[in-house]
Amino acid sequence: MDSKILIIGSSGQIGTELVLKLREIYGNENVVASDIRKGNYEVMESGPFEFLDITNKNDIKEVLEKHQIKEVYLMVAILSVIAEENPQMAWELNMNSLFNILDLAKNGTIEKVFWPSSIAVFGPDTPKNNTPQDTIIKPSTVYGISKLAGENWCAYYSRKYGVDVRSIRYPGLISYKTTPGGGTTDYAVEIFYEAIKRKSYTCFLDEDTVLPMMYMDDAINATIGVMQAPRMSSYISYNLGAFSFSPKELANAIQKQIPEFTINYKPDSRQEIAKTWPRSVDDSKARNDWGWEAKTDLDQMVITMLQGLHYTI
Ligand code: AKB
Repeated sequence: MDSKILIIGSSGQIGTELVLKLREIYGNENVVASDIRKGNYEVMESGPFEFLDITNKNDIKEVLEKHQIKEVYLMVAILSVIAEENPQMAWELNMNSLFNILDLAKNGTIEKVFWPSSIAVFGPDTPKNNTPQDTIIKPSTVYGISKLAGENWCAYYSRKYGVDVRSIRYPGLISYKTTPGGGTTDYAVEIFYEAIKRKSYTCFLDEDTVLPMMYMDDAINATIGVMQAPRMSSYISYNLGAFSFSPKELANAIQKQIPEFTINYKPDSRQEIAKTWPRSVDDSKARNDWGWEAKTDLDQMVITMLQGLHYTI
């Protein structure tokens, strides 16, 4: 491989698994992990790692030059719950990180960029079921506002400067290697830890709040899939679906494996965020454009999570 890949935010929930998968495909030495903090042992040990502060453009430039990076996956973001608590910090980090990378790509330093969007771009006025790719997009959260602005900036840099940037609107992501932090969909990971440790869980969302979700392996395949696809004529941030469930439906699926598991509900401010998001999304554009297809269903995901966590906690 003559061009190398940089993952910024490699210690996070998606970054960790993305690094490992990309190293499997492209070779350990061709995939550079970077973050402001140390990550998972496997990530740190299996290939190059750089401490990197995404807000420092000169440091990013140095890492790009040192490793002759041509592709960047920018996996840094302050998620929905933390963003509501710190709007300015979230806006600055979510936007400045993107600007730094888009500017370096505009100057030709980087050839291809992945930037993650989210179902949070949708808002209370958006159709909730099978939410179309193009629809009413008026987010009501700080995080959603930053993701929508980010999509618009990616489109602008693509149109005006020819930057090759690719995006997915991730649903809630479920994984066991690294925990998520500060998201509204985090309950769907926390519940597994509590199911194993205490056989009970108190959920911060209402029992019937349905949200689109996805197992991490599918999210990683989609992320790499959209980067490997031929370039589209214009920038698109793709809707991506796998399965949707409510806390009650997830608890029922866990009870099939752990019959004594119980759940109760104490909705807090996170419920206000969740109720503005879609219940399911129409991902036919991703299916048609680059062959997206989810492989893991709800029951398989539950079994894999329980097995995976059984060995780690
Ligand atoms: C969050 O809950 O904030 C994230 C997301 C849906 O982007 N997981």
